[in-house]
Amino acid sequence: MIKPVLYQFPVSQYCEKARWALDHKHLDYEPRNLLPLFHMPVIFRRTRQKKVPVLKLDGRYIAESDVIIQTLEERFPSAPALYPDGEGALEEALEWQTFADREIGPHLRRAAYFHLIDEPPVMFDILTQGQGAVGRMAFRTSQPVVIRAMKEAMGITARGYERSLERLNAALDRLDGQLANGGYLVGNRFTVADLTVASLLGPLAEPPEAPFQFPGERPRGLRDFIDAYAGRPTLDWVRDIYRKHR
Ligand SMILES: N[C@@H](CCC(=O)N[C@@H](CS)C(=O)NCC(=O)O)C(=O)O
Repeated sequence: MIKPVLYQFPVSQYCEKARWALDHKHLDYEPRNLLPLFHMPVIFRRTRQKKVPVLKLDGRYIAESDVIIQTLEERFPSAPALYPDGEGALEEALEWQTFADREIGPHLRRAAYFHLIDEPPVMFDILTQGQGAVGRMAFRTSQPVVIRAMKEAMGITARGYERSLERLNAALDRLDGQLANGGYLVGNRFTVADLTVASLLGPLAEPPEAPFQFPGERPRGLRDFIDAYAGRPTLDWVRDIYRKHR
């Protein structure tokens, strides 16, 4: 088999979701690290959409983290499986995946960037992780344009921040109830449901096993934001899931 290629932003939670699925299946793959905005022609030419992660597998380009996992499940079903056995359990696991993809990923991302986007040196260090000298230089010269585009694309405003906090808090309330006794979200083994929730909440739980680690100290605003969630049982669960399965 030709080595799969993962087009990614190292910092992205959805890319972490895809990376974790590949690692869980013990697949050897080549990460291709892209810079925001610069990624667009590369990704659009291959997939007719503009988001990462994108996986090149068997000569095909696959976009959307849930489709990447579904494809890996079909191609490597027992390597080990991320889908639970049984139709009902699978439906439940996929529902958790959709819930986290919609209610956690974009909202935690927007809330975190709200505290980071106006910190140019920190943004530089985060977004250029995994880049060589050429990528870093290209990013340095175009950083103001990239930051403006990111603000616009994610709707990073005070109002957007408040809306995302509401959605994130509601999602955590639901998960705190579900995970009060620990364990797994569906059945009695690790599935796509756990992988999705844990990877998308990674930036809030700060597990040491996560491949992307924040470079240096977090700015005060972000630190306070994260610390305000310290008592959430779901975040202890995320750290536990990372410890056991990442
Ligand atoms: N639904 C997508 C979401 C992926 C996503 O939001 N990717 C972001 C990075 S975290 C992205 O590529 N943003 C760049 C853009 O939209 O141009 C998935 O599950 O893969």
